[in-house]
Amino acid sequence: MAVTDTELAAMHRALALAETVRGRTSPNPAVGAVVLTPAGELAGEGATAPAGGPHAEIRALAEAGDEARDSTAVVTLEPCAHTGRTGPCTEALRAAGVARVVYAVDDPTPAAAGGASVLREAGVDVVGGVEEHAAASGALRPWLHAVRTGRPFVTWKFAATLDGRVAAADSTSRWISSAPSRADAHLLRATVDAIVVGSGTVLADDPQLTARLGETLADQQPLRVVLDRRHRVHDGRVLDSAAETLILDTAVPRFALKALFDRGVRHVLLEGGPTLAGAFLEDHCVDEVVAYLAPLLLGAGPNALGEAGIGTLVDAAVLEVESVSRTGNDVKVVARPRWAEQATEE
Ligand code: AOF
Ligand code: ZN
Repeated sequence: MAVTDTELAAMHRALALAETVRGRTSPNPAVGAVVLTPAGELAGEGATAPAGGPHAEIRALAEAGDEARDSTAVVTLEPCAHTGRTGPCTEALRAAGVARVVYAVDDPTPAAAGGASVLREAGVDVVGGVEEHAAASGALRPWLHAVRTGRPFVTWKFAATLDGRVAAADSTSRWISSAPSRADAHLLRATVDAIVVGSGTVLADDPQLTARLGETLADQQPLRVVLDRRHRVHDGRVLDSAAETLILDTAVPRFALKALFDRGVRHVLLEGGPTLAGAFLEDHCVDEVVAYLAPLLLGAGPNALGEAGIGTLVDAAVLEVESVSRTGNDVKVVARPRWAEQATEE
């Protein structure tokens, strides 16, 4: 790809900027942008504001001011060519006198796409596809998935013993994972749009389902969603004022995900319990698995995953391991079902 080392470094900065707004932009994508002077110096940077607010490019241009003239804009997503809730970024880039645009991922939405050609026609030098894989598998992933499939990206998170159990035979379950794993899981909560659980989990554990950093609530709280087909949830910490809560009277993953998509949710964190996880897996509605495995063995007690309609080994859900790391005494595994890989490659 014909980009300079400085532009490549700026793209890495733009990717990092996009990470800082994960969970805050939906239904819009989490995008990062950097403006470089002709000498390759940083003139401005920005990330997408909450939906309805300025796009990443607009924020970076504002910071660059007059320095945007003859500059290079480095963006994780192709600049939009449409007027939505905000005006076209292609026009703002052109008006600011930007000479070159380097971006990672083509915008797949029919309304906003085509920005690269609009810019080229305006005489701007445009290079696309730079660090495309990193961008598409990073902060843009949930949004890209949702645009392509019409449903939110689903991360299924669980903590279990090494033999896969989420509670002991007598139902005791606090705490299976270590404090660092729980802290890591709270960071994960702060980056999603919604947390989904079944009514059984609410009745059994009375979880608050908020994102907490130490003792304090994160400033960004995901929507709490309880799938409660039988109207069993009437009280509990999940209904407190710490965050918004939605109770859906369906247990059908596709209906629930459609309802959430229609509310602007693009990334769902599925947190339990085993029955619901089984139903999501059976429906191929799990796109990523985050497992915290504690070095404990129980030999009895419920498993992380309930019945998922898999009766024989050849039907097993096959995962690609993305990363393995340590959180305290636990092992954290991030993996993706094969069908999710295929959906992304389409
Ligand atoms: C963003 N942030 O940094 C970029 C976006 O309704 P609007 O006007 O905010 O337009 C949203 C669309 O703009 C979005 O779906 C995507 O296609 C495009 N680019 N959006 O929110 C950004 N660059
Ligand atoms: Zn835009």
